[in-house]
Amino acid sequence: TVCRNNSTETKQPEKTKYGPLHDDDRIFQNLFGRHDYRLKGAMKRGVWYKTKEIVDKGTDWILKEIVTSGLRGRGGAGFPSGMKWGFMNKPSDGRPKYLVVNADESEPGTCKDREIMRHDPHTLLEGCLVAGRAMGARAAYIYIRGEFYNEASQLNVAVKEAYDAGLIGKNACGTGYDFDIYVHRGAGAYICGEETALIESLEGKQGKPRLKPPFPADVGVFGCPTTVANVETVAVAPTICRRGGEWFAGFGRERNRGTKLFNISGQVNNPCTVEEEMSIPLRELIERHAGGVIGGWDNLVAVIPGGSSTPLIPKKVCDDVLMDFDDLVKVQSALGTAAITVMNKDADVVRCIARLMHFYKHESCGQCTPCREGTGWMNVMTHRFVEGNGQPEEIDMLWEISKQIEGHTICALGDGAAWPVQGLIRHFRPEIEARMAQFNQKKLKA
Ligand code: L3W
Ligand code: SF4
Repeated sequence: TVCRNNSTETKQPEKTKYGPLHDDDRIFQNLFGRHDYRLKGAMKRGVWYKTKEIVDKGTDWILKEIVTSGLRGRGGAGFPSGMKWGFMNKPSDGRPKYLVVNADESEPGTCKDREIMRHDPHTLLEGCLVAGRAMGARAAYIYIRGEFYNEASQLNVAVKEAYDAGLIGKNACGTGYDFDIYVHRGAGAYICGEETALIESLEGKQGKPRLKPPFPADVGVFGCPTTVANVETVAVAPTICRRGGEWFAGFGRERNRGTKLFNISGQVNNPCTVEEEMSIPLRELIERHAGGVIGGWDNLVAVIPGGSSTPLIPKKVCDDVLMDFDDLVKVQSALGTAAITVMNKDADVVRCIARLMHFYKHESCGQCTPCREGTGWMNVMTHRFVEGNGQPEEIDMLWEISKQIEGHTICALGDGAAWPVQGLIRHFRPEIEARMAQFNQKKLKA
């Protein structure tokens, strides 16, 4: 059974109101090998059911349900959604308001939003209308990662179906509310997943992050009030409104509410994307849904718990950590995008992190010196460490470089590059030192 816990203080398993997550509790009913993504199939699953009633209830009611649900942003930051959407609820001096859906999913290991757009696009479109209504938005732009060609095509089919059925557009769902949805394809840059870079890109400029404040809620796309929200966050809104915020809040534990999509990849027997209860123990998630670690739990070495920007955690931490915002922070990592990468004894942990450093160096937009130069240095040093080429004091130097990046940049990409290195040094320093000793011994002999 799922280990449940309603307290942030203890780890005593405690049953919640709803018991194990059954199929009926899942919001994304079409993710598991079914492919009827078209409108008819979606409606059979309850998508677009009573949407008019929800939209008619208006901004305050929808916001109240979202606040009650405890929903926190599913794109990595975990900001309370009710509060964030509420920032739009102020005079805009005649400027239209916009919802921008961040579908630029590029975080290594992460493919949950792709699954939604591939198999459940109408759930997202309905979410756009409901979230858009909560913000008083005139339209939604779905900014989708350029490489997601098929998903963009499926989304466009779904958008056309929704227009043809009168669900969006003028008088959406017969509510008198006008709401358009546009799908915009990116051009393959990870940084465009950062909300202000995304906005720049949507405006036709280079995707380079802006300084905040002003936050997008004040000055967003085309200078108008904007909320940028993750695909999953938007897509769960209609179900929360239909079933009630209390229903969603019945899953997980305090400050960590609801159901959540998890990606599980790496050295597991059955890599998968699954919707489970927030706060499920990591071990249980892997063993129940991904067929366990290849070679068994004792063969585990480390896990990256929330996408590549979150520091890896070693096996002894994985044994009883819960998959939620608070428990992962306690172990010096983060829930991030909830994309789990499993490494067993066949993996080379140092090489994995070095590979990630190449990614961050390549994807840095180059605006800030600590990120531009620091990612380059971290890439070079970690690649040398893979071979053992270096002196033990260089490990401290690498740590220092990561600390010079962290918190000193315009956007979170710098932090996201620094944290994996810190995780590696924190937990695998002896491994790096052993490689150095071996390398230096060989050099002496030669
Ligand atoms: C108005 C205020 N709005 C905050 C809004 C803000 C944003 C949201 C959260 O980082 C993380 C990053 C990655 N008035 C406000 C306000 N807001 N105060 O609230 O803000 P923030 O700055 O905490 O987060 P962020 O910049 O959105 C995202 C991590 O996620 N991550 C990244 C994953 C990558 C993807 C992808 O591939 N697409 O998701 C994974 O861990 O490192 O820490 O909307 O405007 N006073
Ligand atoms: Fe660009 Fe990196 Fe600075 Fe972000 S932190 S703005 S990616 S240079």
